[in-house]
Amino acid sequence: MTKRRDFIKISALGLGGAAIATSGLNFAGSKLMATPQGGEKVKGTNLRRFPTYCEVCFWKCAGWTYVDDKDEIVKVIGNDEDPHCNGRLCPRGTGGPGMYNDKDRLKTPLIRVEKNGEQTFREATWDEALDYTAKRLKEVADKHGPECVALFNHGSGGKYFGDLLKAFGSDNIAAPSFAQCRGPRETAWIATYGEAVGSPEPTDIRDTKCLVLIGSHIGENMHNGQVQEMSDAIDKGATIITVDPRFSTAASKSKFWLPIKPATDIALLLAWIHVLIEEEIYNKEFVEQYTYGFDLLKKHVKNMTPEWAYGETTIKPDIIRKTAREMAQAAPAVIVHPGRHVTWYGDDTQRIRAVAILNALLGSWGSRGGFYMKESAHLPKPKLPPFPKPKRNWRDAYPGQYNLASLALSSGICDATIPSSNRDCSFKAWIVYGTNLPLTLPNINNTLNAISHLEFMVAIDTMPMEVTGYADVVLPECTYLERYDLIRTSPHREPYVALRMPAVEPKYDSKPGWWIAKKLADKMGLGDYFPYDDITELLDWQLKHIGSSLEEMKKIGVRKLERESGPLYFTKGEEIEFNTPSGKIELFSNELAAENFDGIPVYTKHPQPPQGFYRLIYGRAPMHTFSRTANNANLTDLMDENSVWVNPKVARLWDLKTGQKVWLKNQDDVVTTYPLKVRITERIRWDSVYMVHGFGHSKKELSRAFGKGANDTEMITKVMMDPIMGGTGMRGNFITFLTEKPEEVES
Ligand SMILES: Nc1nc2c(c(=O)[nH]1)N[C@H]1C(S)=C(S)[C@@H](COP(=O)(O)OP(=O)(O)OC[C@H]3O[C@@H](n4cnc5c(=O)[nH]c(N)nc54)[C@H](O)[C@@H]3O)O[C@H]1N2
Ligand SMILES: Nc1nc2c(c(=O)[nH]1)N[C@H]1C(S)=C(S)[C@@H](COP(=O)(O)OP(=O)(O)OC[C@H]3O[C@@H](n4cnc5c(=O)[nH]c(N)nc54)[C@H](O)[C@@H]3O)O[C@H]1N2
Ligand code: SF4
Ligand SMILES: [Mo]
Repeated sequence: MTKRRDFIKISALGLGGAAIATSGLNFAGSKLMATPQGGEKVKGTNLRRFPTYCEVCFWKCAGWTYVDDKDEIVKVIGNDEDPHCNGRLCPRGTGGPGMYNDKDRLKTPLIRVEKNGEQTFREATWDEALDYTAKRLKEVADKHGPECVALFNHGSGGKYFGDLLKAFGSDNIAAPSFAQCRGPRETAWIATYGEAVGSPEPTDIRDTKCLVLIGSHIGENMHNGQVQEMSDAIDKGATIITVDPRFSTAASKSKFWLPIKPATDIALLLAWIHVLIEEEIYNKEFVEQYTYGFDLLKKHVKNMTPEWAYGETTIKPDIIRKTAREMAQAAPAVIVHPGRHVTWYGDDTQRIRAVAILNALLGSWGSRGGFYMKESAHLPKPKLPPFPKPKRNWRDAYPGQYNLASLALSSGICDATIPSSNRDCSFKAWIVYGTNLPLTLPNINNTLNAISHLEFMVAIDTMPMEVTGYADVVLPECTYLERYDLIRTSPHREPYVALRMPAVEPKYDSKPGWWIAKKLADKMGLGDYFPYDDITELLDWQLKHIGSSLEEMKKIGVRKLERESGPLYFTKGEEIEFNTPSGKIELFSNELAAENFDGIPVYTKHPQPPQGFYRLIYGRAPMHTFSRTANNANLTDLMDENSVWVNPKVARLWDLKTGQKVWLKNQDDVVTTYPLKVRITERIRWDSVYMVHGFGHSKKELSRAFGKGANDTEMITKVMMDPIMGGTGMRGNFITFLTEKPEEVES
């Protein structure tokens, strides 16, 4: 691997003389950055409250930030009117001020420089850092074309940088929330129902009679509204069926827990479909009126009996039949959850296709207690000059491949950054907004190799996370509690808008994302694409269009609008044309068949762990979000490291004790940098181990997260690529235990 850039620890040199000399322009101090005015006084207290929506995860719960008379943030609580949270934030959202108060935050723009032969960062003014960024991006564009610049983004500010990039002449805008997360689900749903699932999922959980969770670990996956609705549904007597090799929180609330052998879910799904069809307990009316390809499906699953599936999944035939009947009995008020992080084994689009088909057989799509027809608020868009048409984009790096990927592939762009004789061009510059790529993309060495070939990289982040150590320029964004962002318009049962506004001034020399993008655009001669001086002008204009205003929204935070798209559920006998080739819900997918993929999901066996190895599965902890909260003092108080879950049988074999520290080593001889504690528990199958993602940070500047727990991404060196849409299956890695510190551990 060529090592053009060293990983820099952010212990920057002071603000250089040169920096001060060139900083004639001071953006701050103008009305743009004025101290947040107003805030409603809270009766009988010294507090004022400002509306926000949470950025600790992407459920975007609306809430109120309370500030005292010293302009200190006291707490954040949920907004009662918001259907994402119903007035209650999850522990992470409540702990949000920990991000604001974190003394380890990025404080000032940084520029990579070489000093005495060593690379380091030096502090810079905004003016200088943005000038330099604009100059370097232009150099790349002059040399290779603007299409060689890519944006990786996750979070609210991604839109500003997306517009900036499009204005620049590139549409390579990727988010790991597609190729490392929901991509296969969206592709499968589009192939089946002609539309994506989207976020929040339109699952009518509160009224369901039966909720089937296949790997979805709602409860640990703390997506707020879903967790609340699941708990309500349980109170109302709904049956929960959980399929998970681990006894998850959801499993503990379930009537049926199916501890499936990992990687065999498609066999179970096909057997369920078999039972529904053979026992004729599927929703005949729905299937007849709305679906396409039933006869082909029937033929396909003829031999996929529960007895056959038992051999693959280890789930007893009797349980497979019982659970299928339970779903049929509840239908159409049943949800086979489409999942969210679904990039598991490389055949993920097909697995979720099987889930989509199962839902269609049960008639849950468009039914109360199944899936509702979501609606989102529509805000007018400002008139912008047309974006230049890029000469090429990331798809040209993969001719004939991944045609059904509806969004750009983060991992695809990463791979296509590494020069290859198969390609006539590779990516040369990255803009990274709010995503910690070395912990997020599988195969860290591949990611670092790609970065080493870049001519320029700028990272916009709030924290000195791993990704910032590889950037040429680091731009500190202020946290969500200190800034405006675009109006939240996520869909729900009714359309809603929600406002995020600053409750306090940005700490240190940090700035909001919209401001950073706009100023960068100005310096690149693209200012026309940001037709406002202050984002509040845009927000007010948009809100006035829907009969509200910024002033009103500052008082209420959230506003419900009228539905315009008709009823929440299909009406009886309603004629519907779905956006698929046949106009029907496709049990057999014409779209997949046209691309030479199986029109109906096929089960294929995946490798199982060799002797002495265990499958590494990973997931969430209720009090953390990926790696982004690992340094949040409010949340590290609740959990500050991860552990590895080991079945007692395996623990005996290896003579492991609870609390003992071990290193993990994977099939490619890669060892975790840090050890983690063993947790011996019956809650995990003997052939697998489990750990929470987001720990094992290697940056000393993260004073609470550094070296705490281990990083699952280090173990994910093998990727099982989804040939349909390029998702990176990450659960085909096997680990073994090292009980002593290995001699050579890379740090
Ligand atoms: N090994 C492994 N890999 C995974 C997963 C896994 O479970 N295991 N999960 C996958 C999934 S489902 C997803 S969605 C992705 C998520 O991947 P990412 O979105 O990359 O998630 P984080 O690791 O939380 O990184 C978020 C980054 O945003 C920064 N940040 C936080 N708030 C702000 C802000 O307001 N502004 C800016 N500019 N930056 C901010 C944080 O400091 C951090 O550097 O990861 C995927 N990759
Ligand atoms: N607290 C918290 N909540 C979050 C997040 C967070 O970071 N923190 N992140 C959010 C995001 S972006 C996402 S995408 C979601 C992810 O949340 P989900 O979509 O719910 O999670 P997955 O990672 O797919 O699933 C993890 C579960 O799958 C099980 N599993 C592993 N292998 C298999 C298998 O082969 N078959 C089956 N049936 N199960 C298996 C694991 O044991 C674990 O319980 O969570 C969201 N919610
Ligand atoms: S679920 Fe929790 S972390 Fe996510 S947006 Fe809501 S309160 Fe914030
Ligand atoms: Mo995700």
